[in-house]
Amino acid sequence: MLKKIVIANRGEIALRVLRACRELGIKTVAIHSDADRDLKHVRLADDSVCIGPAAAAESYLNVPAIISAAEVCDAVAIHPGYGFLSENADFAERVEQSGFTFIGPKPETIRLMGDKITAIEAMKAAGVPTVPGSDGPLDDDDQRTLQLGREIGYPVIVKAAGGGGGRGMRVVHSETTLLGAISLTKAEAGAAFGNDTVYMEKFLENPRHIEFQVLADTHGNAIHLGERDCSMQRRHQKVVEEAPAPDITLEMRTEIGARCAEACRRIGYRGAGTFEFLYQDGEFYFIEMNTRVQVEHPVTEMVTGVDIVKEQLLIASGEPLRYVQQDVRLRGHAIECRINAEDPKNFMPSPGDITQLHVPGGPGIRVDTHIYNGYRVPPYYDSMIGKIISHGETRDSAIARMHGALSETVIDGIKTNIPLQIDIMSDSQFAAGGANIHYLEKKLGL
Ligand code: MV4
Repeated sequence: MLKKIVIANRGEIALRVLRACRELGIKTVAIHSDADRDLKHVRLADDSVCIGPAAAAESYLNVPAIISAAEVCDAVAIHPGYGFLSENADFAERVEQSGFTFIGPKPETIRLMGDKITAIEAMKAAGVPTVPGSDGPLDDDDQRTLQLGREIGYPVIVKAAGGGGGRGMRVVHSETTLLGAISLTKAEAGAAFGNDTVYMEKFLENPRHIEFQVLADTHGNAIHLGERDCSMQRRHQKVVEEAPAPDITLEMRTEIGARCAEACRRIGYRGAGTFEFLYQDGEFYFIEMNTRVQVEHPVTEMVTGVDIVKEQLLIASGEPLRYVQQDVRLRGHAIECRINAEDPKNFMPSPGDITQLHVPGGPGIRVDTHIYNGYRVPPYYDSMIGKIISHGETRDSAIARMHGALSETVIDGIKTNIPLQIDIMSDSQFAAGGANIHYLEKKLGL
């Protein structure tokens, strides 16, 4: 077992990782910025090191400072959480070259998945269904590109190989605007990602966002933990997630899940991962893979009983998976509401002092948060301050429990999106299940 690890993150996920470490008897090192001295996990960690000023570029993204902290504190591994350096292949490589274990996939796997073109190519070769498209980069043969557009059929979407998560893409509705759109997307991608390679896919107009959770060990074993529906989003920020996805049959789950697990074995995947799909008219289309633990991992934990962060730590320790696919059974339904320190009307961030806090509880309620009475939400980072997760035997009971939990929550001193979340839990279309990725933005009048 790993003896001591650095938690290279902040907020709720840093606390989540610390809790998993405590359960496994792993000592922890909290690295934090000047602005984060009072974070809950910093108080609870065995060691803590201030690695730089508030600005993330000088602290949570400061690779030499993080590796030095690991050296000084005699840690053997680094958990990156999500965001920050979690999907940075160069960071993972430097961690391993410095003699530490990176708690995640091999650097070359992160690199393969970071390039959306090579990711799609690898998944298609492994039998995962993909979106009809260029199956590779667009070249400067304009006639060939226009022919490709006709074959795919309009509308198409031009995406940057270095993009992902909604960055670097453009929808094209007809042939007349295709070449111009490609030039613009290439220019933007070159500036933003240092890579102007673009590819083209059929644009799916009304898909849902459904993703499969996988776990793979270093002994060639891989399983899936079913899927989550993350369609409730605004400007590529997920707002509500749930597991299982409404109306996905056991047959579809078994089929797509098995293909994801098989793809993990083929590429030598290691750790926790997520296969992102668009789902439309009964078909799944792979778009991207995330090589980190995700914000929404708790809904999968609630319905499977598997502690995903603990499994990450066990896999990084070289342990074989403790589950085979047959052991994974889904029970009930789970919903996660992200709680953000923001104005529920205009979505502006709302940092400041939490003057009064009452967290919800009761059957089927889990709260993953680092905030406490008197905590000051700093203005420098993401506005997410925690997550409420509800679990029930049915989707309706999970919604009812979430509604109750949101209603009894008190967070004074700052604005939060709890009123928006109550509104979503009361929405008849949400109650019906299966709303697509455009539903929330339309509801909000965007
Ligand atoms: C698409 C698409 C429709 N068709 N690809 C946006 C984020 C990135 N992960 C991929 N995205 C999309 N790719 C094809 N071929 C629509 C989106 C998309 C989206 C996807 C998931 C969740 C929210 C979204 C919001 C807008 C567009």
